[in-house]
Amino acid sequence: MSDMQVIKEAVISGNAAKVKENTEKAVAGGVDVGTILNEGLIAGMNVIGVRFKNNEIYVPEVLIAARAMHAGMAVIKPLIANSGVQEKGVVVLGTVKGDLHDIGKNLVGMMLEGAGYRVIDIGVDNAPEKYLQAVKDHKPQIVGMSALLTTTMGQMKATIEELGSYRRSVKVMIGGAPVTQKFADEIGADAYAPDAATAVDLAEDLLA
Ligand code: B1M
Repeated sequence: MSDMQVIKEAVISGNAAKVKENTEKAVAGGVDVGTILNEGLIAGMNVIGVRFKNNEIYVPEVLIAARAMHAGMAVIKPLIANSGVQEKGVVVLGTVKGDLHDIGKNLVGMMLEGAGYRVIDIGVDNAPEKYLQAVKDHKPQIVGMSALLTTTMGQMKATIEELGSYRRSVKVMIGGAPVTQKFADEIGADAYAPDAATAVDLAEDLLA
């Protein structure tokens, strides 16, 4: 079994210690961080997603897998958070109200940090007023919203409305599994990213 396959299987089985150990081993062996993320950690989580969807596993197994994935992310985070790079901008990033999913948001945050942005992570379950307060407090160039539930996507529109006149100085980027470019256009977001790598590219475009 390849190193990435070992990490992927360890995420699926929820073995945090094994994910950590093998992620460290891969890093020491010079494996690219993007490869570890995409072919190991995210690949494992994708399998969990399909099984969860098919009711083959339930919430506890998903949480255990997510914890295992985080163990790997903790290893690679310092490597992609390139602190030596001059700050490109400030991003306020959070998951919208009613939504507790944060794995994708955290990945986006890590990738943005790695690309030189200062990320103010406001966590999950953020009401529109919380985004507004974070904009007032941190004066970001970009507000990033993540939603994983069709029932919480509407909070993105509510948040854009809440930002009011601050919209003149702040760009809004959205993402998450149920979100689409069409939806982004409908609610007046400036950008939609289907994945963390695209989020970084779009951040550059938004600030260009
Ligand atoms: Co939830 N869940 N979940 N869940 N969960 C989904 C999303 C679901 C699709 C599973 C399913 O039924 N097929 C489904 C949503 C259905 C829908 O609305 N269409 C669902 C449901 C229904 C629920 C509950 C309601 C279940 C219940 O209790 N009955 C409940 C809701 C809780 C709540 O939020 N209020 C719930 C709970 C949970 C757990 C707590 C168990 C756990 C979350 C743990 C955590 O995040 N800390 C969980 C998980 C893990 C999932 C799945 C299995 C995996 C999500 C994930 O982490 N994917 C998910 C099924 C699936 O997606 N296949 C599912 C990996 C992650 C890397 O991908 O988040 O898409 P993703 O992020 C990507 C891109 O989308 C993008 O970049 C990321 C990296 O490439 N991206 C952005 C994300 N945010 C972005 C922001 C950007 C740009 C890009 O700009 C700012």
